[in-house]
Amino acid sequence: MPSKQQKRKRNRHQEESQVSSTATERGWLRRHRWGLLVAFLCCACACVVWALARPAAVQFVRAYPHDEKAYTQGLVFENGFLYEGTGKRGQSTLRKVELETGRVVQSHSLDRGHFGEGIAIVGDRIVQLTWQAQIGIVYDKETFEEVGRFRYTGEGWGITYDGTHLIISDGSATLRFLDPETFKVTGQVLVRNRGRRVPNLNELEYVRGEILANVWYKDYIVRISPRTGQVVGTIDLRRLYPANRRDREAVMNGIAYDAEKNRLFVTGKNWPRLFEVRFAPR
Ligand SMILES: [Ca+2]
Repeated sequence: MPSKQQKRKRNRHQEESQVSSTATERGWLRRHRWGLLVAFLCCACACVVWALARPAAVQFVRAYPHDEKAYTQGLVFENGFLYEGTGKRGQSTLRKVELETGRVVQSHSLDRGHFGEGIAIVGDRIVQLTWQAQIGIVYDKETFEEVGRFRYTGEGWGITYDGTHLIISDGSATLRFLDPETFKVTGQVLVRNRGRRVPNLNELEYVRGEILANVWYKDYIVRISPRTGQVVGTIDLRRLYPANRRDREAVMNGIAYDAEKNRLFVTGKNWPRLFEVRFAPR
């Protein structure tokens, strides 16, 4: 049997071991405190980004008639009218449409070889992209008379205007910024959602400091920070015109914003309706 002295020694040894172990843990925590802090902050940021990027269901407000023959590639709203760019060779147009009735009140046909794409309004002009011709067309907004052309590299998909720059998409995950007078590229951003590139960015609309973009073959709109390219939110529109009720090519592709009344309109290629919708601010 151990003597009392041996027991005391053993107990003291155990206490010393515990104290030493606690001291070791404290030392480890002290040495790694910055690493732990960074890891914690990264987790917190990831949680915030994940929460922001979750699809948010859109709120339906109202439906309007839309020309089912319009292969919508660009959509803008100004002073009570929609301006729409339509595609396909031999059928491409620039048109002015009455919101309430869907009636086309003015139309211009593109050259037969040109496949019309996105449109944007810059002051008293309308700019329209073409898909593969690498030619942008500039019109007088009132008469639809062509007043100029410019060239760009790559394909033309969507275009919008933020008040300073034209912003264009080309089917990739990159958005380019163009000077609206010279049409020279002044910058670009790579669009990412939770670290992953978002390709197939299509029709665009600049809304309250964000770029809204249709994604080809997807029934949601991504909300993009123009400064970082980060997707800061996703708007789910699957319930507006369910995919199983339409042709595969009849994808959602049209976003227009009425800044005066804070109304957002969406439609798609050959959709019979145009929808006014609302989505929650971030
Ligand atoms: Ca648009």
